Amino acid sequence: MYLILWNAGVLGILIPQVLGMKINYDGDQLLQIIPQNKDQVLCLQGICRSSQLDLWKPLKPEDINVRSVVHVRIPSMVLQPVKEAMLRCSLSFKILVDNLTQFMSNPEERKVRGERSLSDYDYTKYHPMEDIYNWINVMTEKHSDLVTQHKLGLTYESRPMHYLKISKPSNRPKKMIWMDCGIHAREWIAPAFCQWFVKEIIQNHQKDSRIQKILKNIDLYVLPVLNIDGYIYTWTTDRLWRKSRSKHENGTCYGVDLNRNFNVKWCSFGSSTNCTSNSYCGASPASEPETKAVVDFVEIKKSEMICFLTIHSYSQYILTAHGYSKDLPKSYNETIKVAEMAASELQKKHGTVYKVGSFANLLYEASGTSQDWVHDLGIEFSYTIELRDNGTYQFVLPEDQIQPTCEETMAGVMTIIEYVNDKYFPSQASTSFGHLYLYALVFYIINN
Ligand code: 0X9
Ligand code: ZN
Ligand code: ZN
Repeated sequence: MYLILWNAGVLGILIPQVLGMKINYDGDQLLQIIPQNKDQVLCLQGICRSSQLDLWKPLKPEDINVRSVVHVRIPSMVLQPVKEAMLRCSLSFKILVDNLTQFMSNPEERKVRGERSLSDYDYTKYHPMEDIYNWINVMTEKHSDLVTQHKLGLTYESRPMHYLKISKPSNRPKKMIWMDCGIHAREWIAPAFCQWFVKEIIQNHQKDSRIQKILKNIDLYVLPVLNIDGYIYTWTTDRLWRKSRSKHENGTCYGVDLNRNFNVKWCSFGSSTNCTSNSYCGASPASEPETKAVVDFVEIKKSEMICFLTIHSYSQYILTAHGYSKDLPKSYNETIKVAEMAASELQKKHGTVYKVGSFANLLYEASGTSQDWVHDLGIEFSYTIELRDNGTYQFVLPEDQIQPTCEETMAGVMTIIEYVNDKYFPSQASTSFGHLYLYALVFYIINN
C-alpha cells in the first residue's frame, strides 16, 4: 500500500483514483487553436504528445489538420511551459475556459435532491445515475399504458441497462425507432435529452396529432444512458471520463471507447489499440458487454428498425453515415435532405446553427461507431446527433442550457421521426389530403 501511494505520489495523477477521490481540474484551461500551416500542425502534435495533453477535438494528435479547430485541455501545472512552446512555433491560441472547475457542478449538492415523484423531477438539471434509475421506475409505473421498461443487458460492472419502450397497442404490424444517449460518459447533455424526449412524448401524446400519428405505426425505444459505469464515474471521480470502465492489462488502464467497439472497419481509423487512449477500440469488435447488448438487440430487431439515433455532444452536427470513409453511401441524398430539414426546424427554436454531413467529411475518419454498424446492416436513417455547444463550454455545458438544448433537439429529432414515419406508412402521411378525399366522397354520396 505504501508503495502504491508512493508511486501515486510521484505520478501525481493516480492519487485520486487510488484513494477513491475526485480528480481536480482546478486551474486547468481549455484552449482553442487553429494551426495555419503544416509546420504548426507538426509543432502542435509534438506538444500534445510530449506533454500528454488531453485532446478534446480531435481525439488524437494524428487527426490535427491545417486550419481545422483544435480543442485541448491544459493542466494548470503545465500551462506556462505549454503556452511558451506554442508561442515558439507562433501558434496563437484562444482561452475558451480559464478555469475548468468553475463549470463542473458538485454532485454532493445533488444527493439531497432525491426526487421521488415525477412532478418535481427537474429536467433542467443533470442527474446522477441513481436518480435516472428511479426516474425510469416512476415513469413506467405512472404511465404503464404507454411506457414499459426492459433490460438490454448488464454493464461491465454488472449494472442493468434499462431501456424504455413507448408503444400504443395496435393490431397492425409496426416499425420501431431506436435512440440511445450517453455512450460517452462525459457528454451529460445527452442523457438529459433522452429523459426530456420521453417526458415530451408522454406529456403530449394525447393532444399532439403528430405524436398520435407516429405512435400508431411506430414504437419508440429509448436507452437513456448507454455507458452507465462511465457515467457514474464522471459523477464520483472524473468529470471528463469518456470511455466505459472495463479493466485492461492487469489494471494498468481502464475503459473502451464504446463508439469505436462496433464491428465496422473496427479499429482502423480515429481509434487506438492502446488501452490508455481515449479512443481505445477494445480487444475485439463488441468485446464490451455494453456494445454486445446493443448489437444483440439490433440484430433481433433489424427488420423492424427504420431509424437509429445516437445522441452525443458537442459540436452541433447532424451526422449521416459514414464515419469510416469519405465515400458517401447510396442513401446519402435522402438522409442528408432529412438532416437538413431537421437542422432547419431545430434552428427555428433558438437560432442554434447545426451543420449536416457525413462525419468523415466534416471532421475526421472514425471507424467502429454504432451509427455506421447499424447503417451497414441496412438501416439507412442512422444518425449521430452532436448537441450543444459549439466550443465555449463543450463537455461542461452549463445547466441553464439544458432546456433550450432539449427544446431545439426535440424539434430536430421529431422532424426525422415524422419523415421516416411518412415514408414507411404513406397512407396515413397525407392525412389532410385523405380527409379531403373522404369529404368529397361523402358530399358526392349525399348529393346523389
Ligand atoms: O467521435 C465520436 O465517437 C463522435 N464524436 S464525439 O465528440 N461525441 O466523441 C462522433 C461519431 C460519429 N460517427 C459517425 N458519423 N459514424
Ligand atoms: Zn399516459
Ligand atoms: Zn460522443
